[in-house]
Amino acid sequence: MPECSERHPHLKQSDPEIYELIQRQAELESTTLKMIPSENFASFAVLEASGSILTNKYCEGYPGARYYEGNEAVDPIETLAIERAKSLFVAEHANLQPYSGSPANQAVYRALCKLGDKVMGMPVPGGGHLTHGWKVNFSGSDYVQVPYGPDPETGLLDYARIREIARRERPKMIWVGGTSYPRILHYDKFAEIADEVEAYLVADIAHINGLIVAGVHPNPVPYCDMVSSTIHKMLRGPRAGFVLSRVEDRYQEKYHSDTKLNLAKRIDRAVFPGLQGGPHMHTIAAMAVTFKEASTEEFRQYGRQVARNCKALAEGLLRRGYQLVSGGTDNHLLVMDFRASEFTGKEVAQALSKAGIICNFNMVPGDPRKPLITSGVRMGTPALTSMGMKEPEMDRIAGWIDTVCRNLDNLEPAAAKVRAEVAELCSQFEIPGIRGK
Ligand code: DSN
Repeated sequence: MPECSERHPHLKQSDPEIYELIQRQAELESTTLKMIPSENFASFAVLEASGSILTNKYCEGYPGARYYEGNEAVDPIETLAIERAKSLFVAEHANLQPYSGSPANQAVYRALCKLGDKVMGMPVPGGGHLTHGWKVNFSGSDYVQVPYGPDPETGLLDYARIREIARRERPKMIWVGGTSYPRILHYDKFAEIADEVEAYLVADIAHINGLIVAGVHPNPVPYCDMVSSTIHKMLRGPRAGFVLSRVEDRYQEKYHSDTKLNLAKRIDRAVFPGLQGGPHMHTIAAMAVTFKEASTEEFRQYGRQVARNCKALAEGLLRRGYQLVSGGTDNHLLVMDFRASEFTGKEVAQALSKAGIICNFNMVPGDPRKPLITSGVRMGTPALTSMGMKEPEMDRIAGWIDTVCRNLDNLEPAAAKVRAEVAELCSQFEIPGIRGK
């Protein structure tokens, strides 16, 4: 298969500076361990659709109801992508136009809430997302946020406590999902709570969609009014978001007696024309390709291996004496907890990066340090698993992480040695979209 250099001959000619920087990124991704849990490798097929001439087309609206002419190709593309998304997640309705995850969540707010409504979500230190109510985000300033989160000691969600908060606060919407909660989320329990207080329940599955497809985690679709996601993390798609929803609105009378729209229409209108203009058809075509790839047995095996690899990595770190948020992981990520250490999350993440182990510093539940410093390091296995790595490699990586952490006072020699060993390991594997398959 072609190397990156052969795939961009025109770019190489017309803009060598950008070409060289893309080459640099390909080189980095081929010689380091990509362990940021929200990153992955899109396939050559996804990259080709995403880089196609469909970027030229404007087609505001939805299939069969556009504000532009010339939709003979793009209408079937979007329809096919929608059908594939619905079939993969067994959903009644899908909107694939959100430009990414945050705009998808913004559309959910716009579809279900009015400005100033009360919304429950998990703050960033507890493992939630910016758009679930963090104070510096629109979700924290435009809505009244009611936080819930894991216990700072156990790192686990306490569902009885969440129920108490919901009963007391009576939110209109409850978010379930996040970016650094390492355990299974029990949507059935969240649904009981949401039903009891007559709140909309919305799952954000951006991080774990691949685990749901693989059957490692439960599918939230039957329990939720809406489900939002990105497609570029575990699903290995282009940079984009999507929203799945029920068609009927069980709270139409209670919350929206002034409109006659069902949930499907409300999310469609919230995305376009509420928040966005023309859909990115090159991206939606790549989403269709992604959903097709994700519907295979090969992908389900991949999803199961991601979780097995993450468990193996966690066990390797626990065995070497490290603290992990919640004591381990049930999904694709883990968070090392350095609250008790003199070293901060940022220092450790930067040291690991020098050794070719690319992860990110991250807040932990009850973090005493600020968001730009933190006491945690978040890492995950989706990209390594896409390369074909398995449990034995995870144990080697845990050993390298340990070597770096034990040499933080005199980093350079240890980092250089690990960096070389990491590059050697990477050279033994294919990298989707970069080299090999
Ligand atoms: N910022 C992404 C992550 O890394 O988890 C989520 O949007």
